[in-house]
Amino acid sequence: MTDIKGCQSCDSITGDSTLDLLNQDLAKQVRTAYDRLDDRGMSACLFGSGGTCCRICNMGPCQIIDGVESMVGVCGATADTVAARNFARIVAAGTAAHTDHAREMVRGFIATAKGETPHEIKDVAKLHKMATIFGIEIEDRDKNEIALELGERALAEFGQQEGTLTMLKRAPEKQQKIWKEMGVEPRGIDREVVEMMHRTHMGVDQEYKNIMKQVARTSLADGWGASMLSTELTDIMFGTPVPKRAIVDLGVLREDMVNVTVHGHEPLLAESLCLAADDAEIIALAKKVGAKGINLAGVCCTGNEILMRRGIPVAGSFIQQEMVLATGAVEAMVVDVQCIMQSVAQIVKGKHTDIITTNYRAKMPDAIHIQFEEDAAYESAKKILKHAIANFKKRGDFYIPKNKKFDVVVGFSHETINYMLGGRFRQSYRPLNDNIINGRIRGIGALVGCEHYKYSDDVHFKIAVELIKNNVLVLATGCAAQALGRRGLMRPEAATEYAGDGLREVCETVGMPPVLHVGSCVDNSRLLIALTEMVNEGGLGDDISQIPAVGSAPLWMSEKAVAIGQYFVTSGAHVVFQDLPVTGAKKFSQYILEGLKEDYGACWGVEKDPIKHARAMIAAIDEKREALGINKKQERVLMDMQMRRDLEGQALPGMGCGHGGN
Ligand code: SF4
Ligand code: MSK
Repeated sequence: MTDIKGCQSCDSITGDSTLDLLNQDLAKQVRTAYDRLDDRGMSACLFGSGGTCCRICNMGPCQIIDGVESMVGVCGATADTVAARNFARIVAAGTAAHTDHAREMVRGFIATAKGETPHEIKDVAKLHKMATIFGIEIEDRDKNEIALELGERALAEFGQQEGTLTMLKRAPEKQQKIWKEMGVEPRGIDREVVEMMHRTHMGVDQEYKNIMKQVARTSLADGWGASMLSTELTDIMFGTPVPKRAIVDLGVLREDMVNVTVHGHEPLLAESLCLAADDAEIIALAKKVGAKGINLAGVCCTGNEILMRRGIPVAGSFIQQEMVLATGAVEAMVVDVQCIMQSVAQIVKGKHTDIITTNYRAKMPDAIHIQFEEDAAYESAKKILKHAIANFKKRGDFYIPKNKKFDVVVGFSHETINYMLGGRFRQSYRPLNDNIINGRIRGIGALVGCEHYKYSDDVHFKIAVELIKNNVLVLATGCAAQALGRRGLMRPEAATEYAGDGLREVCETVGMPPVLHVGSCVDNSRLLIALTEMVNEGGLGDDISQIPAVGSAPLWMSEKAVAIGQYFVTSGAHVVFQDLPVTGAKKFSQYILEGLKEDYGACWGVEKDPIKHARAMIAAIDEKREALGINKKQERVLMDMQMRRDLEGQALPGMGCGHGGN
């Protein structure tokens, strides 16, 4: 029912392929989030968006007006206390989501080490590196034995009650000192989330700065704890991403194949589906119903995981999940956890498509549930695919947009950035640091997080173009990365088309795009390691707060994005969002928008307008450059032959010719 002419939100509809699809009669029958947003017809509650609605006890709900004596909570809670508690609970929920995801990955890792899954330990170098961080013996030991010990040690960090998390010691020494002095080192991953929920229960912690200490601790348990464990162990099991070409957008669906989209977050399921899709029995069954085989396509962060490691195409981001189904060309959408709209099961009513839930933690009405069993992963995956194959012959009218199938280069783990800019023989961040110091690259801008329906989805594009035009190298994750890929910024050619002179020169020499896809939302931990490597390389200060780098989740939707933003701030990186639910509390908002800087060297910023948002990021980068004494306006020095030779030859296979020509 989304009607292009009638829909007030259509200026926020994502990309040409979506508009193309929505112009088709079959898609006009579908009710999407755009319709529901219009139908709601009311603006957001001011108390809710300002963070001052409290409903944590049954004397309320209480709506608080800051500074009005009669408008404190029934219990006397002030606007600052309520807003801080609400903010804290957002961070706790986001951290809990990353934590539960990570726990499943660690359990899958242990099962793999025991030989109970169809997967194997692929990245032995990373296994050894991680084992060394955990103080595990690696000499003369079988990889599965080391992996088992590592997995068990990692799993213990979730329930740990005392001490500190092991991976904190990967951070720059000065960062660790700041956390120690502030008393915010996380003791155990689950403990911090539980304590956060307790401290924000009615009548417990009622001092906003003290609440924010536990917020800092919880966020570190996410970034340097759960998320980092998840990323690293997933890499060891499924391979650390390396650059590869892939395609994104709705047009990746295939007319002549059984289309199975995987949506959610935990890659154990998706990786098993990838293996099973090549199974001879599955291919034979697909052929029997007249299809050429199985076309797997990703949605949201599961999409990012298999895009990064396998180059499997992405059909859509969070904002496109309903559009993917509106094509009528999908035989099954297989979902696990997080960011799955309940509407997907309604959209497919009357269509041949099945929504298949696979995780006992996440069921929904009108979906089919096929439990994904870790210890029978291959069989579970085949069962799901057989179900999809049976739907192929039932496919009715469908439409797959043909106008856009964006070619992207993905797979930029922090190891890849190291290799790419440092070269095979002297892998290091030295060239990146040098290019920041000499001004070719002004700094690093991380665009992470979600998309949503309130603002136009070209927000990411506009911010990224403004950044790269000003020589800021962009690292992107999550649905933000998909939005930028869809808009063509992850092609090496984009450097020639959009980047400023300095960044263009570096990108063209190495053959990389000016916007690098770094992974899914848990993979933001890769950015923490990249920033740490830059500190360790030298020349850019001795902690993360001195690096000319800034983060942004311009279209945050999920609580996870706030947890991510907070762990960047607690780690010393300034972060800008389009808004935060804190504006109803003066002292609290001032604290997180300014005061946190005194404690951690970084704070939050907010700016809705995309261009002003990008400029706020650039201003933060320039402030760091100024403090480092490297912000002098320099005559542009073209690379001489030696400099080029240093970088050339380091262009990676599949990365293009270095001049955006392929
Ligand atoms: Fe109202 Fe206080 Fe209860 Fe919150 S905790 S709902 S402010 S009485
Ligand atoms: S899926 S958390 S909409 S990035 Fe990770 Fe996308 Fe945000 Fe979900």
